[in-house]
Amino acid sequence: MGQNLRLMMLSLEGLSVGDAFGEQFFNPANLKYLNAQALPPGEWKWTDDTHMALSIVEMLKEEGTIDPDALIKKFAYRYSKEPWRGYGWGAARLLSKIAEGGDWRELAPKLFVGGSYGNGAAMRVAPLGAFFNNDMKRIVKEARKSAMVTHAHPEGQAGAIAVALAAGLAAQEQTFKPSVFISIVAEWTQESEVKEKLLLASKISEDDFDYAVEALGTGQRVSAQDTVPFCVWVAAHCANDFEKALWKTVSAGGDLDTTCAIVGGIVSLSCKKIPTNWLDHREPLEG
Ligand code: F2R
Ligand code: MG
Repeated sequence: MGQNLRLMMLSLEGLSVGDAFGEQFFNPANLKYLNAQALPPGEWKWTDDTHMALSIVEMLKEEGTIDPDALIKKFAYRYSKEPWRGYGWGAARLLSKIAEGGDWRELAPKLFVGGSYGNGAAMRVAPLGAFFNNDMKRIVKEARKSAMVTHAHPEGQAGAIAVALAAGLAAQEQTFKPSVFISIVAEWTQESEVKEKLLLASKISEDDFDYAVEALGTGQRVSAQDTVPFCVWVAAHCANDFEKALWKTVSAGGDLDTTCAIVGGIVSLSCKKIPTNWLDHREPLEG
């Protein structure tokens, strides 16, 4: 397996473990494990975050680039097989219409006002950043193509671009100071609220966790703007510790499966491996 393919698969493992782990804490019975920082027992089911990432990975394995028309068909096919994976309202509506023959170019801009700015394009994209890690310009281009089929709103696309860039940086051999890591991601991200909040995040120190949560948001609104900057902040400050990164993420509350999917997809790359006992809990990936 080539190096970029290997990194993409590592990021997919990190994303899916994060997704499945974060999802556990929507169950009130599992809050005792959060307080004790002990892994919840049993199999952890993954959700739409992983389901959609599987289509991106499949597309890049097959073509080495994102073909938007082929990608949306893969998203719709998987959705039609397992619609119960916890899809966002807009994504579910769009993908059912695509499965009936609809065109994403017409449908995506009509979701909400100006298209979706949900965090769904960001939650699935880290493996793409890993695949193109040595080429920031290409990451921006491919991440935008992967996002626009479902997220016509510029903020939804900016969120995906920022996460893919963070994954691309994390995959590199070089290590970065957290403030530098976040600043580089911001610099390459298009003008947007996501970018403004990344610039703010670059100035928040690791000790100011409560302020980071309050100022950046943790996905309570399920938007890219309210999700991505905090995830990049955690990934930058916990680059060498997968477990610490995910416990920190989950302790902040919010959109737990998605914040953990984003952080897991990035930090798996900077750590270069995922603890086996975490992987053992995750529902097996398809195929
Ligand atoms: N929270 C969910 N899914 C909800 C359904 C769970 C249900 N209980 C079940 O189990 O089936 N998680 C998933 O949704 C998030 C990703 O969302 P995505 O793919 O971006 O979807 P959508 O619907 O396009 O956007 C999410 C919400 O954001 C708000 N929004 C988006 N654009 C907006 C706009 N232009 N104006 C106003 N609001 C906008 C809406 O509330 C959308 O529903 C992940 O958490 C994933 O795991
Ligand atoms: Mg989910």
